[in-house]
Amino acid sequence: MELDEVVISKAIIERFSRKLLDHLELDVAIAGGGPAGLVAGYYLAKAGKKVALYERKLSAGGGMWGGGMMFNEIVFQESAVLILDEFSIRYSQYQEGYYTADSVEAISTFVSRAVQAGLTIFNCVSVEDVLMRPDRVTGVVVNWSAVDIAGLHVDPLAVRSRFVLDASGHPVEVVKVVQEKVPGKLNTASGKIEGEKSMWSDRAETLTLENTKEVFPGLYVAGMSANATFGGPRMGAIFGGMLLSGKKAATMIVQALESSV
Ligand code: 48F
Repeated sequence: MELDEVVISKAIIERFSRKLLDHLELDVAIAGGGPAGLVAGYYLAKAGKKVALYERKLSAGGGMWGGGMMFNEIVFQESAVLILDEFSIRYSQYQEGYYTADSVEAISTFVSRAVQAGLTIFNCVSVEDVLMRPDRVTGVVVNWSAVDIAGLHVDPLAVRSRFVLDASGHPVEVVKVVQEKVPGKLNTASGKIEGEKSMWSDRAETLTLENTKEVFPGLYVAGMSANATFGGPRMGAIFGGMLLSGKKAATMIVQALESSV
């Protein structure tokens, strides 16, 4: 049988269109596919929730591929071992309290296991705005990242979701939009984004977990965007807090979804 180029094109267009149509109404929309967003997506999907993750870049993984300064090893602490075990990612102890893993194995496994658990990832797609109703975020507004990169004037599409998770990392992009464009105050000390502080690994890792919560009705934050929102320091090249934050965000959102049925 000779391969037909048009059949190949039709297969891609029909299958992708079906996937897009199937994900216009969600339980949870996640902005950002770094470690925090991927781990959150895995646990939400595992809990049976309908969840999609939008990642601006061609590949998910965020800041994890590069370890520290492009040395592709990640460091994490004892409390995060259970997550590496859950995903069957190999690691070894460096010294008491410090563990390392290959960042390529870690990220590729997070992506693969999350997708197999039921998370749908839309790569090359950016969350550029939110859907709002009085006093609540009710979904995301998305567009091809290439539209933004090329500076084209093209309107986006909208996806309704019961909750949105900002896992966009340092730029805290979704919370920024909500601060600027949705009436009301954020659930922070000043009612606005407090802003990320300079590096303090130990304190930052603790605060990442504490700061993982609902920041505006319908909108949660996880990972580095949680610290940037609530004014915590950056942690540098240690990743346990990101993984634990993703898991905590998923647990909180599952509870919120189930108590609001
Ligand atoms: O930056 P990122 O890895 O965030 P994280 O999961 O982890 C932070 C660590 O990597 C590291 C650190 C300590 O370990 O400080 O930086 O909190 O991943 C965020 C992802 O979100 C994507 C971005 O391309 C990256 O892959 N992203 C950012 N803004 C948007 C977005 C957006 N508006 N729409 C879609 N994706």
